[in-house]
Amino acid sequence: MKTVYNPQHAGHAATHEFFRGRLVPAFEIPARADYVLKAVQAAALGEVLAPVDHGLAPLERVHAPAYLRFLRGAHAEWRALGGEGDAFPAVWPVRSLRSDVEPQSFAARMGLYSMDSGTPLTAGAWEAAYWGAQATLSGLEIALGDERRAYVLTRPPGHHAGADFFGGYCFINNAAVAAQAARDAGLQRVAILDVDYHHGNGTQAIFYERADVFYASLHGDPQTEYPFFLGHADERGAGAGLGFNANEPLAAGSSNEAWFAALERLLGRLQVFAPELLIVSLGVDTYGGDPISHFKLDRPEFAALGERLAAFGAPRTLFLQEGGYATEAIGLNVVAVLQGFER
Ligand code: Q9C
Ligand code: ZN
Repeated sequence: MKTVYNPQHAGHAATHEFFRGRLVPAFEIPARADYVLKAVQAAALGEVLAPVDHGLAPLERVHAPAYLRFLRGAHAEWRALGGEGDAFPAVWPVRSLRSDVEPQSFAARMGLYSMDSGTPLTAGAWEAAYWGAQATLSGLEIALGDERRAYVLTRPPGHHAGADFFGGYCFINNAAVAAQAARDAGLQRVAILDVDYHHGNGTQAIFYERADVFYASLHGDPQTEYPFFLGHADERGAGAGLGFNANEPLAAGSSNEAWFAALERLLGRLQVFAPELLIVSLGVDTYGGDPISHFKLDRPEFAALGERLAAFGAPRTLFLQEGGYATEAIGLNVVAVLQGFER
């Protein structure tokens, strides 16, 4: 399998993030991708390619242009106001406050365009996320060609980013960009299977009222796990999209048996949908050793996941890197999935 690697990821290098009122060492760090790249090369998984620039238009198909403009200039605005280091939001337009008027204040716009204070907006965040989306589009082209599959190695991840907000370490929703680009290339049915520990609230929301992109996710129950405010089992889609969204929330600490049973239920749904392209939001924070998550998968289970996805038999499959914070293990866990798929 070919890998498209985003070298611009390294410019997005937060040192700290907010957690329980203090700054703690950041979890979503450049070393994550470095370890995965090393593991991909050590396993001789296949060629590693650089992203090709497809421009801003495919990003604007899923994200609000005003949000993208804000994101591109946000860190420079922060610095011009005397902000030091990474930028963080501090105020949000919750219920009863207006979010339909873009304020002039930078602090207010940081809140308008974000969902949490745990996502450092670094000096390199825009470039890293922009080139991550370009790597995603480059991987999509490979998967839509004779190769029929590809892996995109990038960070920051994408699945928490909504049409007009960042959060959960995510800025540009790569899975959504890929799904929309596949539709624009003429595919009729695209499925996104999200196996990251966290529910992909951004991806779900972007396609919630659409029948052409099926979003399916198994994740830690939002009653106790991030992103808390989306990802329940009763979210089945709305309007034309009713029946094209499926969530399998599992209690923190759930067994591997429970995890694979939930995977089977989702794959059963996706089999009926019969996607022409399967996009896998591949977070490996389901690993037993992950520092911020609470499932128990290990190497054999990751390999079994890859084998099961191969058996699913989608005509084309695109793997996109999402979460996974046990830094040194991420590479081996990702490669286990991809090698399982190739077996
Ligand atoms: N101190 C992804 O896996 N909060 N995002 C964690 C830990 C946010 C995870 C707090 C977790 C977001 C893509
Ligand atoms: Zn995650």
